[in-house]
Amino acid sequence: MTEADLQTHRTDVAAELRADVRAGLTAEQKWLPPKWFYDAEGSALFEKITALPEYYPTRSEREVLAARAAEIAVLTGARTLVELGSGSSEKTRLLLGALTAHGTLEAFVPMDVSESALAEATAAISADYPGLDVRGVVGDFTRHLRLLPGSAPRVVAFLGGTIGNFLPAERAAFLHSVREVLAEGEWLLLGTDLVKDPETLERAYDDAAGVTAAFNRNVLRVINAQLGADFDPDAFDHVAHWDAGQEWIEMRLRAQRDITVRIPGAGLVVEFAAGEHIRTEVSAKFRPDGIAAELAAAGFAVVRRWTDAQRRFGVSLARS
Ligand code: AVJ
Repeated sequence: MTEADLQTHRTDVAAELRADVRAGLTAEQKWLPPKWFYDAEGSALFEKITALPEYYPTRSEREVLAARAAEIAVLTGARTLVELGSGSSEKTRLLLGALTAHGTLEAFVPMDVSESALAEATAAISADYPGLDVRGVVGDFTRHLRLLPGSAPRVVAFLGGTIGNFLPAERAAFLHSVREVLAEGEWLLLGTDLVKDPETLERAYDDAAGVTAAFNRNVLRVINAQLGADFDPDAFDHVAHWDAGQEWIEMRLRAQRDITVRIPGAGLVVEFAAGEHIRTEVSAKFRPDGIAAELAAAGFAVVRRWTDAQRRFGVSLARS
């Protein structure tokens, strides 16, 4: 797999980041979109998070996929597996293995904003599945969905609970847009983290080793590198807050003192008062009936839903 095999929809990374930084850091409540965590360093930190003792979602979802991959292959008979936000595509191998064994799979289309993570994953999967047509797409799946290749029936896998990183209105729009690119009878395989006790949730987003804190601060390093900003990441505390009303974990970066940051690439000077925070991510947690209702509202029928033995994480298979 060479770089040329990656289809890229990212036109101007710096321009997109500039627009997001301008919108987010001039708002009354400062915020940044979570997709900017994932440069090479951020993607590597996220991979480390998935192995942390406190971060259960990856293991719980893997347990479900390991138990159900063969059933998913039989139910869907997929010829194409599309994976949105694929990252390292590690859990996807469970699906690829089952779909290959079932004999229907022709193509794998991983899509991710991180070119480095995607290049690694496509190379490794091409090597391990010699007959498979692997077509990586570098892009933002909230904007480039129309362009997904592959013959029907396709399964669009959106795993890891990444759907929780959307705000509710974005989530509804996203599910509708997935439904729109699929023909009737094609599939969505959706991984959703589930509501549980706040201690377990907050620990998962504030680990003892400080990996999640480094991941959170990495967004400031990305802005420094791309827009010539002078953020001191160490002047911001990592905060993971469970919002019981919204049922989401909110990650924040909280200024330890009054701070002035220059961001020349965005034409901004941003002032932080001591204790003021940037919201860097929401990670919504779901209830099984809520997921089914949201999928139904977008035009999907839930055909199966599974959880791990501890009921921490849900996987839904929905038909368009
Ligand atoms: C991208 C959805 C898998 O929200 O749990 C991990 C990202 N943020 N730790 C999540 C994340 C902090 C993650 N997902």
